Amino acid sequence: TVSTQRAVWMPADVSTHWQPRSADSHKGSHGKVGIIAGSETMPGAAALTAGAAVNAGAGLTTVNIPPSVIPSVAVHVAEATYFPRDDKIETFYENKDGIAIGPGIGFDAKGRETLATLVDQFEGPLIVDADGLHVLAEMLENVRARERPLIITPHPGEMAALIDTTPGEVNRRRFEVAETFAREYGVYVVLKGPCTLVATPGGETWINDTGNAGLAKGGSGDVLTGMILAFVARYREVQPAISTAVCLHGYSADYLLERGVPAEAMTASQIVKALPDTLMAVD
Ligand code: NPW
Ligand code: AMP
Ligand code: MG
Repeated sequence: TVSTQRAVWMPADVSTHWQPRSADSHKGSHGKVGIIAGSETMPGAAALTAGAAVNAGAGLTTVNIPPSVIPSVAVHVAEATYFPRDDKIETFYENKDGIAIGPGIGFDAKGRETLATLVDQFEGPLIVDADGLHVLAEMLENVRARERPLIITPHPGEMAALIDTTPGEVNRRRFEVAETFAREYGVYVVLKGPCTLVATPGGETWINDTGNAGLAKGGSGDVLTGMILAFVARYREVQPAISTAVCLHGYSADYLLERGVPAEAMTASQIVKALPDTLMAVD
């Protein structure tokens, strides 16, 4: 029989696991992260993911994106560097402490090849989100064979596509769906929604209780992916990094609500901009 341990990841857990920046550190000490996101029709996804990674503490952030949209994204995230999408992927991943792939990339053949290469060869933690998840559904045997950490961040619609069911069915059996997939494929499953679940390959499930319906707007998931990447790249343990990012993402939305931003008017960009205040509360 398999046992599962379920608990809420509290703000106190965030503080216990917090990794403060030491006074003598440099940018390389805080994670060199790679983000494969954005396309001609969805450049904003790249800006949100990268902006979140930078504000969540990543030391050096590089965005893999079609060259035509670099100027429009760089205007929003001046701290990041940019890597043309058509250049060799090996050059992109060789020095990275963590990579996230998927927000706003679309579904082309090049993306499929890149994802397969990373699943098979990238030795750091790999986060797959959004369009990347639809592509990952076609290479689940590679996922099973991968030995390094793989983190997936599906909303119920994306989770349904991964296991060939409906979003409604995923929501009716959230714990079972996340826990079964995590064990079966040896991955961390971040099943999003109100009360996001983080199921580990080892059989633990951590429940999040921050966040509000202000997050129910395009772009919030892209921000979460950037935050998870920033934490996973510099924390020693994977699950505390993921759960901390999920908790602070929701906390940021709660902070905005408390300070008078109505849920209707809340934006993903505001979540990114609120991260300094959010981190101040725990650091
Ligand atoms: P429906 O239609 O809502 O009933 P997709 P996506 C379902 C990028 N973005 N509970 C949904 O059902 C993303 O990064 C870019 C239940 C539908 O069936 C992706 O690359 C932005 N069901 C791309 O857009 C900002 C739920 O899932 C399906 C659900 C598409 O991402 C926006 C939709 O899933 C966006 O982030 C829930 N909670 N959530 C930009 N500014 O560049 C979703 N579904 O087709 O993967 O659509 O999530 O919008
Ligand atoms: P995505 O659908 O990929 O943009 O991701 C949406 C993000 O917003 C996830 O982190 C969800 O957990 C969060 N979210 C969406 N709706 C709600 C809600 N009603 N309450 C709390 N969090 C939400
Ligand atoms: Mg999304």
